[in-house]
Amino acid sequence: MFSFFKRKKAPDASAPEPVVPAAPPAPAPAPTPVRAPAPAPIAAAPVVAEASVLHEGANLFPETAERPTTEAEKKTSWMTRLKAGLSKTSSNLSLLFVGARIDEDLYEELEAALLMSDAGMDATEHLLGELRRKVKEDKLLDAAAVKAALKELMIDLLLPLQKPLELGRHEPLVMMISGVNGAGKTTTIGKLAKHMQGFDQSVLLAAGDTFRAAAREQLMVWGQRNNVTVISQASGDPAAVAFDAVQSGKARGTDVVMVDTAGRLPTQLHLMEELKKIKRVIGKGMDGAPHETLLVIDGNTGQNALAQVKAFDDALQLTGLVVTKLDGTAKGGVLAAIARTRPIPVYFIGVGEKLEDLQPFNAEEFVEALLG
Ligand SMILES: Nc1nc2c(ncn2[C@@H]2O[C@H](COP(=O)(O)OP(=O)(O)O)[C@@H](O)[C@H]2O)c(=O)[nH]1
Ligand SMILES: [Mg+2]
Repeated sequence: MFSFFKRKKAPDASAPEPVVPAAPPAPAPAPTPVRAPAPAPIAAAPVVAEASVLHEGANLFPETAERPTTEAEKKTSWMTRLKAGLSKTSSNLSLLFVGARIDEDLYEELEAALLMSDAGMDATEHLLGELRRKVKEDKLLDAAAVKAALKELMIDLLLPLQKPLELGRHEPLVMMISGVNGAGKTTTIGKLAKHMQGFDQSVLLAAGDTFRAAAREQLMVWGQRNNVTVISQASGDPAAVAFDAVQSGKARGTDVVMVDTAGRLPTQLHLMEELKKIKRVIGKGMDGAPHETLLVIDGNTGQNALAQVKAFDDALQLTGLVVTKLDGTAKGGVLAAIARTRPIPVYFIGVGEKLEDLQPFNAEEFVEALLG
């Protein structure tokens, strides 16, 4: 079974856990968002871009015709893509064990390979320390057994990061999405929205990256094509857009509200202060919101991703991470570094630009791809 989200209130207790729909339900009968009468106008009423017809075809994430159809095929194809994405690190690590003797040289080479994978000093030392202990304790003599031991240690290290995103806890469930420019925020929001629709969730988006017209347009166009309502404001305050989206979500009985944010601001403004303000104002729109404050990080940025996690977490008290672009030159070890320094749940990882390239993080799968 390939669960995408955890759902709190199952509509039918005996129903099987929801799974990602196999092929895109041909002409996606996307759940029509509830169209309540326009919400009470608030100051500087924003433009509400609402698609009146169901659009199919062109969307932000080109979907291949040869999409897998069964859950098993889906899983295999995801593992293939994940393995391909992490192949650089996995071949470095795996080669070390081929016909290797268990000696100091092996530990030194392992140290170098882990550092190369972006695991960072702390996680590398932790893993090697534990591995030495285990090799001694279990009297491991051959390379395959040591590799298996390393795999287990990595799974132990990464397991605390694995946590499903739970839907249905609040109505609406409000999620604020942060991250530096280009990390993949908007794309991730689009992918999540589509996946959520597959779980019968109505979704409303707030185009909070108000500083770049192109960023706003990107979300609006995408929303129109996918029958997802986007709250946007031609000019103005991202906090006001976020506030309005929350109000609107409440009025419409929307299941999920996702707030996109800017990753960089005109130089005179301080990004973290602005983000804190957005978060605060969302809380004014709904008690306890945002229920999820996510940071999207680009898996290619290595140790810099760790610095971003720290900075955004200090400012916003993150509840979850999404690590994108674990394809290309990404090395994957950064998750080990995150696990050691800021063990914030990694809800999803991305290995490409297509819809199915974003999946929940699973420690065992990840380590399998890394050390297979
Ligand atoms: N290769 C790859 N590209 C991605 C992934 N996620 C997002 N992108 C691309 O990264 C670029 C920046 O994404 P965008 O969502 O606009 O970033 P934002 O500035 O944080 O909103 C776009 O070209 C996306 O298609 C991924 O997992 N893999
Ligand atoms: Mg964006």
